[in-house]
Amino acid sequence: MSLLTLPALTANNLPVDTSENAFGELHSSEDLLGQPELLRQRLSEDGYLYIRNFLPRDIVQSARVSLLERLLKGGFLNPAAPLESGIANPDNTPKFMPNLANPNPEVARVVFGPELTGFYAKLFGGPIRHFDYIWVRSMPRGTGTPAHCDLVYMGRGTHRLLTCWVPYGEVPLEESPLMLLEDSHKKSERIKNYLESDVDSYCENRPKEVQKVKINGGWSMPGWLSKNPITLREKLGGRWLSAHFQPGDFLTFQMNMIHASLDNQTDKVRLSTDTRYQLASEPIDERWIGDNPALHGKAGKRGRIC
Ligand SMILES: O=C(O)CCC(=O)C(=O)O
Ligand SMILES: [Fe+2]
Repeated sequence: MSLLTLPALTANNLPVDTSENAFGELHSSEDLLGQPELLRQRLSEDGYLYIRNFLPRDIVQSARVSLLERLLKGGFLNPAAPLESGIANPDNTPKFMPNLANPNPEVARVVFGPELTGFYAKLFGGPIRHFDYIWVRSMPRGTGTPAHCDLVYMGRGTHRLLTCWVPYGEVPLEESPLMLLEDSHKKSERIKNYLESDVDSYCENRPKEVQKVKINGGWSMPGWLSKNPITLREKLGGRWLSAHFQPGDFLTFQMNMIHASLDNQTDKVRLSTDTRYQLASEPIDERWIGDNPALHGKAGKRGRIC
């Protein structure tokens, strides 16, 4: 992307270096649809697949409206603005609200419908299943998601698990799109200790951790790899890759891919979901399964001797 055409971007409130060696565009792979072998090859080379214009726009739009209606009802949108514009209520901005999508039939139609489940079955080359829990994000103006890998939140089953990030509506660069750190999936050795952690596990022989995690129900570590995406990139190399997303697009990536989101510099709420898919024959992380999953709650805490 040329610097001239880019808005001034920030991530974690820090200016993002958008020079050509630091920032770029996600490589799109819809030309490989229908060629699972090539898709698999691309996934293992790049750590991700960005597929544009894949989901029927009408189902994405219905899901968008259902999310906006719930936000409006909760008082999180400016009621004077058209619903479709999704303008946040500055006095009551949306937070992380799992009940926007757990359950939500319009969202389930998008993420668990035949298009995506069919895509993953072909990609994995066999019957698949998905986590039942849907992470739904309504990101108002402000700080985006800090850099992390998903493994530390969901690594108790197979690690051959893929995240699917779906935007509900257009998401330009200044509206908090997801970004991936190029080739970071090939640098897992350098963040080995981080990747081996599990936010819900604690050391039974460390009383402070027992208190924090088992008794108080907290996390053993924050989950983020870094709150400074600028120095993280300088240290690990590669470019931050993102895109101007359109409804119908999705992005899927591996558990060890470092990702974050840009800050939202607008009054519009950025809406997205992230969901997870794997081979049905492989072990699954039980925290995310069933109608009333354990999530990061006490039932999911696991002690070990360190
Ligand atoms: O949407 C975001 O800001 C974060 C999403 C994310 O971390 C994911 O898709 O795994
Ligand atoms: Fe994530």
